[in-house]
Amino acid sequence: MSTVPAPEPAPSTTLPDDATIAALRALATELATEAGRLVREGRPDRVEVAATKSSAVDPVTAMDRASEELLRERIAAARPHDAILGEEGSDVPGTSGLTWIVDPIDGTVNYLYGVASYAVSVAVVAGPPDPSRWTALAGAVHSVVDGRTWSAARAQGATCDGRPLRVNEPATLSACLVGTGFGYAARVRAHQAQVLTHVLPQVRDIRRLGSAAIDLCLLAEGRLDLYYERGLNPWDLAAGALVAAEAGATVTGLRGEPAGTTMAVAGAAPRVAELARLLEEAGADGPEGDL
Ligand code: LIP
Repeated sequence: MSTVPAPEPAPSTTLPDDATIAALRALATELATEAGRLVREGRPDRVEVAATKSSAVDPVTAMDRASEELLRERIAAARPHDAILGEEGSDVPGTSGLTWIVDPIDGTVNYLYGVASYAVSVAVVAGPPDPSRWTALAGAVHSVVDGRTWSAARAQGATCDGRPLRVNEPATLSACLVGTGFGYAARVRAHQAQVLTHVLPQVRDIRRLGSAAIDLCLLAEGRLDLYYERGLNPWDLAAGALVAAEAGATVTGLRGEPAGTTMAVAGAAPRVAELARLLEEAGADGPEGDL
């Protein structure tokens, strides 16, 4: 009987095959849906704030933590060699080269107030949990209140409850309905409001729905034409950005940078180019907007 432990699988330097990626999509969908059921069925009439994070208005609830615990346990059981990164503190190392990136409730303030726009977001990427360096493989976003589930897999398209998705391509920026969001710190919000004065007159209108994951999925199905936001974390972005990209969206940062915390802009390529130029001219990625 050997006492030498079996070697851990080496981190993969190549991407999983299409069938494995499809299976990862199915798992992400199953987990986002299960955690979404927990959040839906377990929501008390009056939600209490358990803690705050970046500011006094950046809440964490007991359900954020319970949803992330469920996701962490299910992923560890199904994919024991994968890493896990979660908004509420999960930071599980792995050896496979794949990382699961989860937001247990994206739109926590909406969950707290009972505003019907919050989701569970589950994605799996190859490489580090850094939007500028990862290869997104599969993801799912489950809208908790109405049960819609968007999902996507690399080079395999995006769907909402099985229905294929395609982004809109309005002819002009002035015809675009634009989703966006704002940070939790007053200094950041002041700068974002200033940038908004440059954007709002140039577009059809703005929608601030409160969940980046849902914003990006609505973009994927043509219910928004563009989306931009500064300050997103990897868990806000990972699944929704893949759904949008697989529905034909360009997802990028400013000044030729990839999408990430500094800025994420998404939509049909010609309109993204126009909005990105407008945001660059407005200094949307400037230091005034740093925490
Ligand atoms: C939310 C993002 C949203 C942003 C909110 C908040 P959270 O994530 O999805 O786009 O505008 O301020 O950051 O904190 O609810 O997981």
